[in-house]
Amino acid sequence: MATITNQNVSDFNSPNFPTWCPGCGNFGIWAAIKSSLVRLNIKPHEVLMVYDVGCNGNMCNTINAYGFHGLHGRSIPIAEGVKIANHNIPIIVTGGDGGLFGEGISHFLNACRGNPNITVILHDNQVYALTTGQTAPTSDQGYVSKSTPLGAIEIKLNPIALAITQGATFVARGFSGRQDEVTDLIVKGIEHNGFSFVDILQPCVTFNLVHTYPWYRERVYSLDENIENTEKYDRTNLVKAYEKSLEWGDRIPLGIFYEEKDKPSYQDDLDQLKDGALVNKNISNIDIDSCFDDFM
Ligand SMILES: Cc1ncc(C[n+]2csc(CCOP(=O)(O)OP(=O)(O)O)c2C)c(N)n1
Ligand code: SF4
Ligand SMILES: [Mg+2]
Repeated sequence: MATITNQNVSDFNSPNFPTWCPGCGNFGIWAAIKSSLVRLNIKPHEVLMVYDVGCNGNMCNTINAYGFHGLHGRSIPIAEGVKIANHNIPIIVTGGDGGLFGEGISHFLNACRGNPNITVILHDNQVYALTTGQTAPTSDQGYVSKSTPLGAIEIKLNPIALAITQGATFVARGFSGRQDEVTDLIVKGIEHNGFSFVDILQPCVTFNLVHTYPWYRERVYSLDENIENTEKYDRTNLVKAYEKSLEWGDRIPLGIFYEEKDKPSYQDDLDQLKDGALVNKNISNIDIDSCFDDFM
């Protein structure tokens, strides 16, 4: 049953409308993020969105909430820093596959290990879209683009397998053509105490002419559908989750691959936060001048 809230999606609209290409998969993600905040009854001033750079990051001008537009690939450490300063507000990162897995791969890995209580949403279009479709770490091997005219030599990076094996405690995948499901996943990701990662398959209708809406629609299915009438999918089983993460091709699973509920988050283990958020502390009587002595 839908939660009753006193706000609606339009509260998160800014005066700007996105400039994405008509039909871009980012529209579905944009709508799902706003719907998930409404479902959780989070108000625009009660959340921080940290945006990476790229077509995905242009969303920063179109959501009415606190926002920080970071450098390409650096959105995760910004979010982790803010979460330490004020661990009482939800922090949501949105980034592209180029930013999070090219420039920012080390930040992603270390966030998986550290379990900070933030939510990372991946706009997974398998290209560097804003810079006109160059090969990204998630592009198919053999992918032909301006940067790999003879085809990409490397194998593609698997975001779900990577997150699961590096310790992420909530790992899910959605498809931006199934907006209600994406909303559900983002809601659950925000509710999760720890590092939550939601990989969203996002058609780039201009540069990725392989992974189109029809291509995905023919292949995607929900892990919870149990169409093969086998055992119910157990999202607490790490080994099974890893096995499922390798399924890609004729059939592509969607839903929550892995969830570990009881592991303390980075913020839970940080002694300095035990007696309240750092931003609420009175620092007027703390002398920090000595910190600068070496530089004077
Ligand atoms: C450190 C750095 N490297 C490269 C760029 C140039 N650049 C801007 S957007 C972009 C592509 C973004 O691709 P992705 O992160 O996948 O986002 P998308 O546009 O696909 O949403 C690149 C290479 C940059 N701004 N900063
Ligand atoms: S280039 Fe691709 S990702 Fe960027 S706005 Fe257009 S369709 Fe969307
Ligand atoms: Mg991309």
